[in-house]
Amino acid sequence: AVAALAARFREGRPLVTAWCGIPEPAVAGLLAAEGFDAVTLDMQHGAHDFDSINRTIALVAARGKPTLARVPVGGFATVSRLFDAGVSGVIAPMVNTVEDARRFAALAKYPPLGERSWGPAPALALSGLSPDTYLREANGFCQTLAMIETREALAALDDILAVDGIDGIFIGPSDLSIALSNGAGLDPDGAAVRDALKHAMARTRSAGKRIGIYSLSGPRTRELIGEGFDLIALSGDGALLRAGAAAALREARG
Ligand code: 3PY
Ligand code: MG
Repeated sequence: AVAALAARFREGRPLVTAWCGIPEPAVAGLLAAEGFDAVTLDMQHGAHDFDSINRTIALVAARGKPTLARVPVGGFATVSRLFDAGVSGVIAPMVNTVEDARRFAALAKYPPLGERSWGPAPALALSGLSPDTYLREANGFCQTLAMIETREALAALDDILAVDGIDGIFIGPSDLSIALSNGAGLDPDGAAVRDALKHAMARTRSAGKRIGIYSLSGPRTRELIGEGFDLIALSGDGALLRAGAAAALREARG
């Protein structure tokens, strides 16, 4: 499962990932049992921490699916620990400068690309790879996605995409809408964000890298699949739970 994200990216099919903030492995395990292609665990706005992620990866892997994690802002030091634990991809929020991107890549990739420190015992156990094979192949399959969600990041986009060791970007449409409106409002599907998405898609394609995005709904996810995004996070565990409960109660009570 540790190499599954990169392998699925190579197939070129759009991937839809579940998004979990509830730090309970069973929640991610249940979503992995549905049709999601991957499960992402959120340490930025969700309540996941290293311990809960560590205990979740095997449950998702049991379904043959990759786990991704989003670290907190500036949480680059956690990146190699997460890869050691067996996640396939790390999403870093608020990567606003080329220096942020270089730091992220440096901690995610082994030399000569970066300076990741050795010690992936859980990932070796999970993958069955020998240490030599893991060392040779990890830079390829440990995927790094830099979040683009500010004006500063949009301005630095080409430079961020050009960093060796950054495999792609991931758009945060809510923060981007706040930034583009100078704080006037939240409009993740609005015209300003849509224009920025077209630009980001074109720049990412010309760099030959991956582009992901967060989506709040099924219909919006369908549109984003049509626009060619490689990875779309659909809703979140809490929102899905509440929507399911509301629908069941509506049916029960009429
Ligand atoms: C955003 O929309 O800003 C995000 O970070 C999505 O999770
Ligand atoms: Mg954000």
